[in-house]
Amino acid sequence: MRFVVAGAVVRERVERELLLAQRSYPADVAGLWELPGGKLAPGETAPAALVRELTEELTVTVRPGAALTQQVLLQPDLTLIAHWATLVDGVPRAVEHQGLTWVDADGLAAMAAGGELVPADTAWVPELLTYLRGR
Ligand code: 523
Repeated sequence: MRFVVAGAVVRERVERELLLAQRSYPADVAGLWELPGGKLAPGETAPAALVRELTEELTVTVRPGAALTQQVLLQPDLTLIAHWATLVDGVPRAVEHQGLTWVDADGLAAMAAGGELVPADTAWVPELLTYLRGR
């Protein structure tokens, strides 16, 4: 089994917020929003891959935390997982994505209801909402 790791990058301002990134490829998901991330390199751990991918894609350094509970089978040999993460350095900049946005619980719920999320990522919406509504 190969793995793709995505980051649930959260911050706490007035409200708890989650970072979403708008995919620019492939065509079937271009324009939809995802938790940013990518495939693990051979021998790489998921937290290490997340740090590397978000440096490449967002020009930031993140501190990875626990894994989210849900996992999604993307292909028979490819599983999508996510880890919580916080920013430790840099301001997110869209290197490979069309755009970036921070959403609160209501914003995420609206985007999920509107079909604006990458399909696989909808698996995490309940967990994400529980966290975002937790204060
Ligand atoms: N997903 C996905 N959701 C999500 C990510 C980060 C990835 O459904 N939040 C899927 C999309 C692709 C596969 O996982 O089917 C690999 O993601 P991708 O393309 O972001 O990973 P890369 O950049 O490591 O892979 P290449 O595009 O092949 O370089």
